[in-house]
Amino acid sequence: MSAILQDKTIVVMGVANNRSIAWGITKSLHNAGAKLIFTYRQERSKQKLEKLLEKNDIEPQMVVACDVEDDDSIKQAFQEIGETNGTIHGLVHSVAFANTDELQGEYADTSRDGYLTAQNISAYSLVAVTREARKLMTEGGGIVTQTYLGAERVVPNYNVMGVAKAALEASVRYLAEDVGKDGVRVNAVSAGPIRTLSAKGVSGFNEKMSVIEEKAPLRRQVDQDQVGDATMFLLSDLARGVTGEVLHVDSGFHIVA
Ligand code: NDP
Ligand code: N5H
Repeated sequence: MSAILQDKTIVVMGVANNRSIAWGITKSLHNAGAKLIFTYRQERSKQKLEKLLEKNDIEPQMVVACDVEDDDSIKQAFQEIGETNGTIHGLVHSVAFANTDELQGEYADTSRDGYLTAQNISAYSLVAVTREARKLMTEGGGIVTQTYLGAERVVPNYNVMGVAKAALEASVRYLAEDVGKDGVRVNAVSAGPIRTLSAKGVSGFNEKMSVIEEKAPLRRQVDQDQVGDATMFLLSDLARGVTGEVLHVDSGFHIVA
């Protein structure tokens, strides 16, 4: 039997280091036989990524800069990807940002600028990259983004990011309708708390982690590899009937009152 993602080319956005959810996804996609293209924002992330790829014997098809705040950067990245690789079959969007001072206190105090930044990088970016990526998805394929329970419920401190993730999840549904006619599926994974660079230093993170072990049906932490395998499934033909969906990879925490 051939590997699940044999002959599939997938773009991965959002590896900052070995703790990144996108790195867990990279390992799952590589093990499933996919050819991988990476985008990064900061030079530092590129360097970390290249070291990781080398250490893990993963040969990338391409590593290209893409700042999702900038339409020209997105256009240029996907144009280069198209010119070098032709057709792609998948896209992983694992990118988000909000100013630290908006991730504490009351949501009511969110500034206009802080609100727009969170929406811009964390939600609108999926719309912008889907528009460019679909041009290269001539054989159909899958797009998967990363979200969190704070989109559905009020989670202390998540604040402006919860509202951005709500927009992201609604975008998954609207985009799924638009690109479905071209055989492209759009889904999200809603992960439980995982200690990553983004999560570092944000208030309330440690408490959120410990509650999973106490209250979630599986009574254990979520890790990058679990999210990686679920994302791999959603990108693969095994999920060919699934689109517009938010799949929780959270030890079942979201079902508990
Ligand atoms: P990381 O810090 O590892 O990854 C965040 C990534 O976002 C970095 O690679 C960063 O790139 C990228 N990024 C930020 N701004 C931009 C931009 N303007 N253009 C391009 N890339 C940008 O954290 P995670 O792996 O935790 O986060 C990945 C996703 O998972 C996010 O959407 C997050 O909300 C989501 N998530 C995380 C959970 C957790 O508990 N960790 C739980 C549920 C969802 P660079 O460093 O190069 O700027
Ligand atoms: C309820 C919680 C804990 C409180 C809220 C955390 C929200 C985190 C999301 C954003 C993405 C974090 C963020 O933007 C941090 C930046 O302000 C500062 N960090 C950086 O700039 C680093 C260097 C770069 C790499 O980070 C980014 N993003 O570019 C939620 C947690 C239980 C779960 C969680 C952590 C969710 C999530 O969405 O990440």
